[in-house]
Amino acid sequence: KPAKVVKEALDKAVEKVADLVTPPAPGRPGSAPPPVDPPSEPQGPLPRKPDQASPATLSATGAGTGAAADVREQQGEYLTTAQGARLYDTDHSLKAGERGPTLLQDHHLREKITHFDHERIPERVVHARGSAAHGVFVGYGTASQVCKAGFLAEGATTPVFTRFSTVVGSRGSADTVRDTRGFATKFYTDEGTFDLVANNIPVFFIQDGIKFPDIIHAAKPHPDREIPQAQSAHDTFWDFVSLHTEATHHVMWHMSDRGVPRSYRMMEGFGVHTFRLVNADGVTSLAKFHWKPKLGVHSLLWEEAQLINGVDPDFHRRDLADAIESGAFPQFELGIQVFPDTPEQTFEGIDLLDPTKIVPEELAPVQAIGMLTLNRNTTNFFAETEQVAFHVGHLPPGIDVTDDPLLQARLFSYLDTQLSRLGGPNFGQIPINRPHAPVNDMFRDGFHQHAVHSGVAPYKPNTLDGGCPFMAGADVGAYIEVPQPVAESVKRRESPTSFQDHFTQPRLFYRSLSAVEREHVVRAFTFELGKCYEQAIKERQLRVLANVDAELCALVAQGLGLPAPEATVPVPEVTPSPALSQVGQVWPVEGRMIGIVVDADDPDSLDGLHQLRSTIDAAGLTPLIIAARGGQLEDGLDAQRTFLTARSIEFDALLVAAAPPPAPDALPNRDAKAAAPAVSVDPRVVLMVQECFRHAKAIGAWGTGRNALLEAGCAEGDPGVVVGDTPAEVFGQVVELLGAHRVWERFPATVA
Ligand code: HDD
Repeated sequence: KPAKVVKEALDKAVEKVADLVTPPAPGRPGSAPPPVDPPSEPQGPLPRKPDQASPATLSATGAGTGAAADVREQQGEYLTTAQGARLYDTDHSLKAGERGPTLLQDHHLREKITHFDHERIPERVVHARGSAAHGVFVGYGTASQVCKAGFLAEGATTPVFTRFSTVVGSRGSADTVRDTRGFATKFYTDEGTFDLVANNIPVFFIQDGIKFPDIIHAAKPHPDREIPQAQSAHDTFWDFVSLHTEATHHVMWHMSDRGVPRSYRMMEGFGVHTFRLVNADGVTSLAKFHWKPKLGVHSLLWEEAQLINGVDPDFHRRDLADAIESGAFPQFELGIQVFPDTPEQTFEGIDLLDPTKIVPEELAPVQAIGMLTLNRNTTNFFAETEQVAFHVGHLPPGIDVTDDPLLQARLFSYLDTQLSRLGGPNFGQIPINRPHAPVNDMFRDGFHQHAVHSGVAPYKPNTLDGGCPFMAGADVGAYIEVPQPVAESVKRRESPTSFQDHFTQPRLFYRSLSAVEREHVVRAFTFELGKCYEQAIKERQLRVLANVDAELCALVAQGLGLPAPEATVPVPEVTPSPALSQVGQVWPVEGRMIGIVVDADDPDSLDGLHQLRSTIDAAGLTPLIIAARGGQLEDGLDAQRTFLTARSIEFDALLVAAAPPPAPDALPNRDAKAAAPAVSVDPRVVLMVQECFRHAKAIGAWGTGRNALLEAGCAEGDPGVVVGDTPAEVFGQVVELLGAHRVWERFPATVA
């Protein structure tokens, strides 16, 4: 009998395999038509999209030999087990009979589920939410007087990988929360990998790395209920920073527009610490690294940021990938502020080892030393973005660390964290982390060892491997630490006195902003403290603000309904630094989103669009056509958004070419529909115009589009509202307004 059962099962399996490889005859009785035509012949994996080439990395074993990257991916035309055995069925587990229990011997089932069960790795303890892109860095050669690093030489081209991130939220949190942003770049240089692990804020919450767990525990969601996600607007955060006043400078930036960037493409990046540079003659200088975005530094408004978190939580991730895919490659110029390497390590009285201090650009200009262009999206988010491991200690010859106590703690933390996050000490062999410089490190074994090392003597000195590998000298590019004298002193847990001024630079920052930017800071403090439950925390933070600026403190106190306290320390005189403000300049508009409302039943609105097409392309803008319904509007013209899928926050500017009447799905319920006859323009278009107006975006209209503006309550003559006879005339003026990012005059000045 068992033999019979086995034979039957085998026959069935064979029949099934025959079914799978032979396409069912069309119209065979009883067979439902497949939803799509399956391929009739076995075929290999799909070719990569042109922008998805795998990273050009050398394998650890092939290092220095020029061996091709050993990046494993799908191979062959058949589904297999992890051991390469071909499979005939992956939809049914192996059971004792059709309705029987599943058998323990089903290796494919166990292997498939086991692998799935372990697909997730621990997310980063901070900066868990991020997205990344590949690119290239080209040196200008302008740094050569102070730094010998080869990748900064004139015309030197280095592959890079940059990951942007938020700090507090978990991996699935929203992009546009109020937070600091990470800006980490891996330069795969010929002399070893250089990681510039930067933020979009030039100072940090703490002066000593030993406090990192404290600030992060305070900022993360409350441990009892795990809320709020990715926010600083809660009691534990404000409890900590109000008690720990060295955080004040960072908090000022965090509450400013810098906390809600418009795009990763429009943020500055700062290495924060002072680094030590060494030139070819061994002469050292101190330096701070800056990234300057080509498109300027721009932010969202808080209301926009909040709306986006619901409408499109992947806003920044999408923006980065879409820009790269459309060819609007994000560019950032790398710059350095250079200071003499004096024993005091100060510049104009500013302690260069204090990571809560900046050196205003007016005192030490940022000198451009190279250009980063992000030009390729990732092929696989997990393999690259999730597994990339940065480390502030990854430095090429020419760049060294200083004694900044925050940097010193980071030098420990980044290596340590990968052991649990990436599962062992061999994370450097993961393709995205492999150096492009030859690796011969004598590190052996360990979890996930990919290399098949040869030789018998992974120790030094040896004779059995011919004394290999050899030690390098400075003449062949060895990394030699600067022989920096260490102050003779007693061991103590203390900071220098110069670290104790916590209020001058926060005031400098606040007083360097334009009135509208200061108003945003006031509102951000009022919002965040307004979300705290504990009265004592709000009062304590007001006492901190009183030491920064009386106006700021008074306005926040007013919003909270609390008395404004007096300053407890003398409020210093500061000289504002105009470089800290984001307002007042004109920037390129490439890659900006422009929404265009049309009406498929209004041929004039479509005509206008045809006329504009080449002008929009020439300006490098990304147009999104919005109509009542999706699909083709007429030959060669598709709607990318409908009134249902479009929301104002996606656009940097809005063009209204028509006043479409309410579509059938315009109103949410029966009562609203009953009132509909009073509405002549689709209310979602009206809302779009109103929101763009409220968010100080440029708006242009022509033809019947003017009626939509009227219905939204904005008129010709309002700042940033352009009405004209021809689409070209309107578009030209809107693009000009877009260069300033927002129509700043639309904000009422409620601060002095
Ligand atoms: Fe950090 C990740 C930036 C202080 C410990 N940090 C991390 C990332 C960025 C920064 C951009 C994400 C890297 C990525 O995309 O994978 N961190 C900074 C800056 C700091 C800073 C600019 C101050 C100037 N960090 C800092 C301190 C410590 C850490 C003081 C610990 C003592 N940071 C880490 C970490 C992370 C990290 C726990 C989490 C994931 C990772 O390293 O790889 O080790």
